Amino acid sequence: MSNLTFAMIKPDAVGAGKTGHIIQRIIDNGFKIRGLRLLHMSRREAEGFYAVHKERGFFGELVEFMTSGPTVVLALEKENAVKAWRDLMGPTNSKEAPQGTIRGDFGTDIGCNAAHGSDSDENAAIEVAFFFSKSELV
Ligand code: FUP
Repeated sequence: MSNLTFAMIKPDAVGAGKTGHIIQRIIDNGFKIRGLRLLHMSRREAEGFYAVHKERGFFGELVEFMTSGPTVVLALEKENAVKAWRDLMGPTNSKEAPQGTIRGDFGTDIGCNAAHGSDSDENAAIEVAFFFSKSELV
């Protein structure tokens, strides 16, 4: 079990002015922020980041959405970080996510769902390295 996960505040939530609220929840829930950056993803970056979904019907929409505005990327540390962050985000579909979860409170549906989190320790390492160089992690 690793202590690091990768998190993203997606363009819907950044555009709605929720970045600060979400970062406060991250801190209040005991995560330590090891990396933090605001960026506007290029099409190539979005296609690379979500390459595992490239054969899925929603891939085009997903890339459109992820490149529609700025996102905030974070490297988060906590014991059992992958599960802890996914629990705090809630389920993928914001329509099914309970109140009190980030996707429930700040997202709209299965596409515009406010946040991303790695689904395994292996992917967390890959995703952190996708957006952060070693020198950008404290
Ligand atoms: P998650 O691990 O919860 O982010 O969910 P997935 O890896 O299954 O999906 C990644 C992203 O693809 C979701 F955040 C939103 C998008 N998606 C859709 O737009 N439609 C779908 O039916 C499934 C996923």
